[in-house]
Amino acid sequence: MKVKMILPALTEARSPFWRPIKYSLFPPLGLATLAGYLSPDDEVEIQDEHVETLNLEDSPDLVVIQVYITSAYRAYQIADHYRSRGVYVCLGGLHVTSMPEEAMQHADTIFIGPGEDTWPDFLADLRTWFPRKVYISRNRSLHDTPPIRRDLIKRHLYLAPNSIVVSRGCPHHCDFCYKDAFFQGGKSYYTQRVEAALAEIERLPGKHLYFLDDHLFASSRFASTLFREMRGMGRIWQAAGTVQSVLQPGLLESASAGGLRSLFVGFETLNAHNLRQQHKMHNLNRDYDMAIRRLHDLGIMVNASFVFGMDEDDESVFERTVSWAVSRGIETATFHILTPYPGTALHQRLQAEGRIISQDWDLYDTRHVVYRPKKISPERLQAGYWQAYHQFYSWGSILKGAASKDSIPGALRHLAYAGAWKKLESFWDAVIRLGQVNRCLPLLERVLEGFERQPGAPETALVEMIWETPPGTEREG
Ligand code: B12
Repeated sequence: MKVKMILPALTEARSPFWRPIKYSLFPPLGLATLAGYLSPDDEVEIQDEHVETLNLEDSPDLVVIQVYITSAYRAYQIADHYRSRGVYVCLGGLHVTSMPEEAMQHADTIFIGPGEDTWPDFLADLRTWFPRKVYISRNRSLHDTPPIRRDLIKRHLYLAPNSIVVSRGCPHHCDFCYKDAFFQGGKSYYTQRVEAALAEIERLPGKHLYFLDDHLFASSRFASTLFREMRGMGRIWQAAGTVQSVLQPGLLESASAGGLRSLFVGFETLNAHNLRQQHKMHNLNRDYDMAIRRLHDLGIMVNASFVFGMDEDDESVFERTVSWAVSRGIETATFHILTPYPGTALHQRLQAEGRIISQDWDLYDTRHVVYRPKKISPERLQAGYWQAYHQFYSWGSILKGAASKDSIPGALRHLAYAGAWKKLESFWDAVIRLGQVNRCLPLLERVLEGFERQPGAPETALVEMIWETPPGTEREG
């Protein structure tokens, strides 16, 4: 069977004029995971439209498309195109799970929820020619799953090709998160076996890893064993966790010793009423300052997530949040406009209150206002969001944040990381178009490692180090 797997991109990521680095970060692990269930006789290809132009003139036997909300229209367009050519089309992923009736109009079969149980069932049915219209995931497990087909990933097109995910979901239930909608009808948090996670890490070349897990620290038993075993593996890695887990004695220390160098942390809001309303209870009464201090003291950089537009937010929220983040020496921040993804508790509430003002999925990218906020106008929320980004990533703020570090190498690392992320956009655009983005991985690794001189290490010029590394052949770990 000839199988084509496609991750369609949202419009912005397809622009021939501008390629933001954030769309060339990670390969599509979801599709590579599903490819693991195909037979060795099948001919498989994965195309990721974020990093390559799709070839739509072929005629595979089966097309598999992963649908996110922001790429839903593009996904439907591609699906319609292949169906008009008589190709069997499967749609799955987050948006299909939230909007099955909509997706069904563009597919032969749709999949609700994660694919590890339904996808092999479908393949067996397809081979006997009786596939169903809808498959619903109920039995969730990551035990004894086939290895991810990393051989299908075009590694040279990504800055961080070693993305990895060793768990699914999260034990918490925040109103705005996609999670409860996606994992409905079964377990909503589960992990691989630690040995399997370690084996997957061993298979990855080079040094750098990026864990895409929603909350890598969620099970302290799993996480502490994993981190302990990672000690001595020579890896440096990035991940996501909660304020609560950062404050937990011992766990962060163990992660740092295992190679953690930057953590995405969901602070979301500085307002306790907002936290309570969104049911982000695990952030309530937590000492955010202490969390940041703990991270920094262990040499872990902070990527802080903030959401604007919750019901208690007024005009002052942008300035207050940014000033707080800069004064705490937070290296990078990701701001979001509150977005009611269909299927979430937030969507239900705003819908019931008649506050949703747009159903254009292209705008559901956390950068547009699609609902009526309570204490602020939609226009002001939109403007405040951009104001926050500009203010946080102004040179003044970056320098101020760097100056809060207590050593020169620490300040340099802050400058290099924040600067490279948001001040080198033309550079990223150029290297992406030249197909050379993976050559910059040593630069990322160097910044994550910090600028303290390793005893006995030679003084290598940074630029020399990057450009001498041939594409796709990062140092072996
Ligand atoms: C990595 C990532 C990215 C990467 C790359 C995406 C990629 N290459 O897959 C980048 C940085 C580009 C990115 C960008 C954005 N992202 Co993003 N991203 C993620 C992240 C952290 C991990 C995705 C992942 O690899 N998961 C692990 C794999 C194994 O799971 P999976 O992809 O879901 O695949 C499984 C199932 O979905 C299912 N499945 C999927 N497709 C199909 C198809 C079939 C046929 C079947 C059977 C099953 C199936 O089976 C797979 C195996 O179980 C998720 C959060 C998360 N934990 O999922 C957010 C997430 C997907 N992103 C999100 C958002 C909002 C965005 C942005 C809009 C952010 C922005 N403001 O720019 C953009 C736009 C994305 C787009 N193209 O439309 C939201 C999506 C919400 C939604 N309802 O769609 C998420 C859930 C984050 C969140 N908490 O809100 N993202």
